[in-house]
Amino acid sequence: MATTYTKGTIPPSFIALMAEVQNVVVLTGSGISAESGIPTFREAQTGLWAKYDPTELATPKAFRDNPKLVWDWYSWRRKLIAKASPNPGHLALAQLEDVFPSFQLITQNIDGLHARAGSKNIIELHGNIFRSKCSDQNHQVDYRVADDHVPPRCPLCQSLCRPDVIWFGEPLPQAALSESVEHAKNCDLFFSIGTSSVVQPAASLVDIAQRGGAIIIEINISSTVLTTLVDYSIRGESGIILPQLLSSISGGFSV
Ligand code: BV8
Repeated sequence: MATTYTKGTIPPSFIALMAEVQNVVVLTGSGISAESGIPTFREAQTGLWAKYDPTELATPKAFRDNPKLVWDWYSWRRKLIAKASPNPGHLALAQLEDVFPSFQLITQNIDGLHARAGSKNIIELHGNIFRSKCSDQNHQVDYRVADDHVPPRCPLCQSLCRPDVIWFGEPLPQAALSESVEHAKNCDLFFSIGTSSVVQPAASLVDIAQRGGAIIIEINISSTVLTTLVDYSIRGESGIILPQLLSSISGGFSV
């Protein structure tokens, strides 16, 4: 049964808990990038895109039916993300990587902000918006490739280029998924940060960690389907909570 902490209260018991853990796994979702100005996945997209449902656009069928619309949606998102910067939540996670003997970051996000914040151990479950590939042969293609088609065509096989991300209905990269499952199975502490825990199979990592005996901490501005199942649910912005956690851990003990 979760103990819920409202914003600004990192309980002293956390510090004692953090001093004992060896293997930490963090799963992030689009909520951790919200304070960088990037709309979360299920929030109404702004302006031009407000009328589209992301779960409808992020599909192979949408790309087959209207490749230009889907390509333009990703171009719009890529421009928005390129202008954004990692926020204190991303930066705190990058520093937490060095506090624990073993720390694995797993993200559902495609924005690349964890790497820009300095995190090194990152598994991107759903790909990366700054990588593109062709639809027929998965050739890696630079999305800026000079081509007056929209979407551009692959210079090698002429098939349409698409973002190198995992769409709904597409399998996750096998290596990334199995590595994430192994880390979840063997960790002592699992953070679920800024995710509604709806999208599968990413969301199942929490259950795998809990069955493996890990303590589960959720950080979110609102409750989720997980909240009643986790050990601790900290309510608040990850860009505020994570730096607090970092400073209370660094102040409380150093490994
Ligand atoms: C697959 C890339 C099978 C594209 C994304 C059971 C098992 C397996 C599959 C399924 C299943 N049930 C259903 C499925 C199908 C489907 C699925 O999960 N559907 C959902 C809608 C029910 N899953 C799939 O299709 C997956 N593939 O299963 O393939 C297969 C196997 C073999 C052969 C063929 C097929 C693929 C899923 C991946 C989809 N791609 N992204 C793109 O981004 O354009 S998912 C997308 O959702 C993003 O990656 C996003 O990160 C992710 C998860 O969403 P959230 O991050 O949680 O975002 P959301 O807006 O929901 O929530 C934000 C949260 O942040 C909120 O809770 C909010 O309160 C909080 N928040 C906001 N601000 C802050 C904050 N928290 C803290 N601080 C803040 N400041």
